[in-house]
Amino acid sequence: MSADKARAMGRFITFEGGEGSGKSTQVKLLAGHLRGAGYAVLETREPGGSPNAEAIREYLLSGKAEDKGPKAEAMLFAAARMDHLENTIRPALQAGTWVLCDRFMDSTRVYQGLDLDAQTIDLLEKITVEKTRPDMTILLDLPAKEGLNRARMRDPDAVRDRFEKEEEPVHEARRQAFLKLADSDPGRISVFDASRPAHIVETMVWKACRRRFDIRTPMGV
Ligand code: Z5A
Repeated sequence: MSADKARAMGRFITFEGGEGSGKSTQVKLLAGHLRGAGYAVLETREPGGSPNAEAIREYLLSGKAEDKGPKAEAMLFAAARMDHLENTIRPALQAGTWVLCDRFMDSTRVYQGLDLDAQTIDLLEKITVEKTRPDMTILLDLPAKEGLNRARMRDPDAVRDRFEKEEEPVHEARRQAFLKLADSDPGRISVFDASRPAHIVETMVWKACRRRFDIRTPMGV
């Protein structure tokens, strides 16, 4: 595909991983590389990314939905995702913008999937995501203990949200669930060692992205 033609089509790249694994950091860094290569880029996140979905995010992370059970929480994440896709992601992709999203459907599989059966998760994913599946998913893999330390060092006085306050073994089980997902879908999900310094992870992610989408840059930088 010619570079001009590639620029006319938006691509959808999602970032997944545990808390503090560096997703927000790497979204920004990859966005900078892509913009430098001439692409229009939208940085977004889940839950959130549209006004209605941001309202649902506040409700979910406050923990107010927790006592309604995992199925209700999963449905709220799905409702937020549906709005985000409809009002932010799909319009951007249709306009030729590359969308970089901090967490997406794999987070539901991992966070809600540990408490729900696979059929429920499959059904919710089918209803919300439809055909707008990520072209590439970057999984930042880090031992849970290290991610939690990084998140705490970033903001030592912050009140822990609904998911952050859970114990380290729960976060480690999620890490293993992400790795299992990557094993089951290696064509879409690429795993990166997020314990390396941020600039090394940045270089690895940009290299993988250039290769995946055949992005040519002067001198390969
Ligand atoms: N959730 C769910 O249950 N179901 C769903 O379907 C979805 C989400 C979509 C949203 O949390 C919560 O919602 C999430 C899952 C649940 N809960 N948890 N846990 P969020 O959006 O508020 O936060 P997060 O997604 O967990 O990410 P985070 O804590 O903000 O971390 P991060 O974005 O991965 O990392 P960061 O902010 O880029 O980096 C953290 C710190 O480490 C920071 O000080 C950096 O400067 C530093 N850093 C970054 N990279 C490095 C490297 N390589 N070395 C050293 N230090 C680094």
